[in-house]
Amino acid sequence: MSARVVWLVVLLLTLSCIPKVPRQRLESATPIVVGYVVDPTYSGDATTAPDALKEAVARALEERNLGVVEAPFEVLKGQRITDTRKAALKAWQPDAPYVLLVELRVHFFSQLDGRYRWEVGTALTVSKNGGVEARDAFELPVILQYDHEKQRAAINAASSDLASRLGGLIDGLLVPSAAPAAADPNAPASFQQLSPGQLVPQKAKPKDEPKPKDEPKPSGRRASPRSIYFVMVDRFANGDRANDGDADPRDPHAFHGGDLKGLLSRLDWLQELGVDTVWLSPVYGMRTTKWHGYGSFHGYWTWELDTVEPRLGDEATLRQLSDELHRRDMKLVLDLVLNHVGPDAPLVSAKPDWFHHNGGITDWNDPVQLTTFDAHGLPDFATERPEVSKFLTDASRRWLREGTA
Ligand SMILES: [Ca+2]
Repeated sequence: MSARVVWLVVLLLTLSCIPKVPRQRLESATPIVVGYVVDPTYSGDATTAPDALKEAVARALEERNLGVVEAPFEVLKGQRITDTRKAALKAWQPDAPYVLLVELRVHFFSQLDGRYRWEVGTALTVSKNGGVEARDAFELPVILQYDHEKQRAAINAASSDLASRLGGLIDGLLVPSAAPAAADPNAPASFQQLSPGQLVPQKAKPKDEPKPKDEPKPSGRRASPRSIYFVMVDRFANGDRANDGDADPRDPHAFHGGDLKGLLSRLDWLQELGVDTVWLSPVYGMRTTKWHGYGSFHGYWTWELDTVEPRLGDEATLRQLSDELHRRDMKLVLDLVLNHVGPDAPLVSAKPDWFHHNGGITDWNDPVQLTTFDAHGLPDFATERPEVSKFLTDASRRWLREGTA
């Protein structure tokens, strides 16, 4: 399933959970205290939101006859979690009839066709008279045209959609059916009150949906994994002393001798543990010596993508592991490293054009650096080149075709 399809599914599921209520409007103008916090994505301090977002929020609230009383950022400064932020707003204006907290965190998602996709993570918390509360948290994807546009530009681009979601949330809080005494059983959708101060969305049930007597049983494809166990192969179990080489369990940066044969011997234990899927650290041809004192045992410093690292075993053992897992109705996930190769990988000298050679990432907020510079000094594949893309795709297909994944 492509990332785009996954996103659409998530979006549809999210939208399906939003109660649809008509727009509400209070009879008289009512103040609402609003606090904004933009949390840093990687480092730095929290800030307030850009004006474009504040204006969009104000318009959505004014449509409902709510007048914004914005809390100065100093009120929220230093508060790092939602509960203390809510408390700070309440302490600032104890008698406010409505309080809204807007929390944002923006991160870069991907670069595609010369444009930049960001995601604006949003959490909206609105409370009424210090008690009844409604909350909505979601990600808003936005596409930016230029590489100099960053977090605040992403928030500006998301302002309209965010205000629209806020309007729906406020309507759910204001709608008369939200109050138990005035509950309307014919309302298209509503909130169900579980306890004072806590409201959760309740999905409307389709009226005419037929209920089959016999539920069709899924066939063919197995269910999604329930529990995934990540195995750092070198550190899990040593089943073959002959491939240990210079393994030294006393040295945290050295190989410790674990291998595929050792993992094979522990499958009963994993199955009894309830594990459904086993995810292996990379098992391919890799750097096997330290790099500036740091160990390579983890396997993410790959040198080749079509061989199994002899320290960990061989392809026949990998196939045996795959067969044994499938026999138990368990799944195997192979971790193929496609962003980079290990330091000094022979492939960099053999195919210099296949790598970006832009130096290391210095600004983790820069989407261009994130996609075309070296992560922690690891040579970065120029995946936009067709021959590189084909090489990586062929490597992926090879393991699928061989039936090991
Ligand atoms: Ca071993």
